Amino acid sequence: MLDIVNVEYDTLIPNNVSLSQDKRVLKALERWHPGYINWWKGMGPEGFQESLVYLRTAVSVDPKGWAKFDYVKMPEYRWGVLLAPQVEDRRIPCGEHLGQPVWHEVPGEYRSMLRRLVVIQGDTEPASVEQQRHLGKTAPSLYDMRNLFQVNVEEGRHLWAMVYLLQKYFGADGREEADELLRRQSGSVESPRMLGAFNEATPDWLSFFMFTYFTDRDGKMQLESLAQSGFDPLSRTCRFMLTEEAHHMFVGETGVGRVIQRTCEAMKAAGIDDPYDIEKVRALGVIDLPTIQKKLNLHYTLSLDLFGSEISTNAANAFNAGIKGRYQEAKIEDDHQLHNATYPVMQLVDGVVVTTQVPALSAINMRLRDDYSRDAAGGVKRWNLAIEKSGIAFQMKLPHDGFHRQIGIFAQVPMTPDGIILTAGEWQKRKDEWLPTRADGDFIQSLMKPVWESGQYAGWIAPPKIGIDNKPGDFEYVQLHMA
Ligand code: BYC
Ligand code: FE
Ligand code: FE
Repeated sequence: MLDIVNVEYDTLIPNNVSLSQDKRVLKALERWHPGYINWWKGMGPEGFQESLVYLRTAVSVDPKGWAKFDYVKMPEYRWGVLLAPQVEDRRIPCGEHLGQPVWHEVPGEYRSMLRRLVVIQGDTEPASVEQQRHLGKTAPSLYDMRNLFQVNVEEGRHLWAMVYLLQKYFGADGREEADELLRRQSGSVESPRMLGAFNEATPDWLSFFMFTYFTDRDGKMQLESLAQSGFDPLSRTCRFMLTEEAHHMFVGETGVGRVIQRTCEAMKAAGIDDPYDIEKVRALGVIDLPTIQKKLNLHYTLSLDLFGSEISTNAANAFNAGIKGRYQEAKIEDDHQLHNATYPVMQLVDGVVVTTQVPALSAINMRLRDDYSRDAAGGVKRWNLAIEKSGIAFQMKLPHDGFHRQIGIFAQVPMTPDGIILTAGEWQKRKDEWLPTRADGDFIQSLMKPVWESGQYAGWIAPPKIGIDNKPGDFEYVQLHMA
């Protein structure tokens, strides 16, 4: 019986897709499993595979009670295949097939487009685990360490989600792609991960918090678009992934917020009012606000690149096919086909930034990126409220969309965070004002000393306001068993 709410636990792979009745796919996944565990042990959190971590595991897809918390050794985490419940009589929400019943099998004409999107989505998930694998060793508390590992195991589950789609719906080439997902590696020269930001290092915890705030949020926006897909299994998969994603961005927003809060408190206590008195602030053992801004600049712009080119035929085709929708497609009041619609896109004309109207169908990536920027601005506003409250004259800011870009209209255009175009020489001279330098990185690294006693926190970060799963402040979120 297909039970959409409760999860089957009698198979090696927990699932709510009746794998025990789908022998072919169950076998394929069981064959893939050892390679995955091997990858997790080799490329997952380094040094903590024996530790008991207080993790949530998805046990249902009921939004009211889908997770249960318990101590787990990470390699024994029950990574499962979970789809959100099927919506009855769901219709294709956009494009040329608008209003037709959704597909439950891969439509032949869109097979390669769909496979490409699933593979790209799948590639980012293990990439982030690889990028974060060294961070456990410098965790500023057991609480933070646990949150890191929670994010990691869930990104592992997101990989399972995409591998299930590949194995079930894409035959032999799906199987090959599933194997490739374990072969590519973040930062590798011969076989790197597919998208730029996923080959960058995550060298310290401030980067980790910025990554989960900005880059996981690209994940949210992309999953929201794929949740609109007329290919129903993809839609249902992404809808459930989104419930997990919220926690990742919570870790990012509160993480950056706690770093900022600690810096402001330390400055106040020492009677320092000038946020630009960097040496004095750093001497307190906290990260100065301008350096936090530089990290923000870096991670925000790397994440903007993940939306692809502002004007894209790939994106137009995917929308038109009903394979990928817009953010909250159903709430948009238009024809959902974009026959005559236009959308404003910034362009560079004779060295000047101008906004022009282009066919909306070609600007699907741009629109999603704009939705992303609005979403990302929310947390920045909350960080600024905290700075303001402490009476320090400083505000964090999202840089101009053209600053420090590698993809699209502004790729390689030298520009300040305020959007002023520079010469290549000026950029070289001034870029250290806006992006983290080696020295900034070294300073942050010097603070990255592990604090592993229950209830204790490193001096550069404030404790959280509340515990995970309502646990008290001195709860032992990770029971360490060092390898
Ligand atoms: N790096 O028409 P264009 C997440 C390529 S994050 C390298 O502009 P399109 C997560 C592009 O592939 C969400 N290459 O782009 C977060 C194309 O190459 P080909 C991940 C890039 O296709 C944190 C060419 O440039 N999911 O889940 O409209 C932790 C021209 O492309 C990049 C998805 O991204 C880049 N940044 O849009 C864990 C959803 N950008 O094919 C997880 C699936 C573009 O000509 N992906 N290129 O050789 C997509 O929907 C689209 O592929 C993209 C690009 C939005 C990524
Ligand atoms: Fe993910
Ligand atoms: Fe995530």
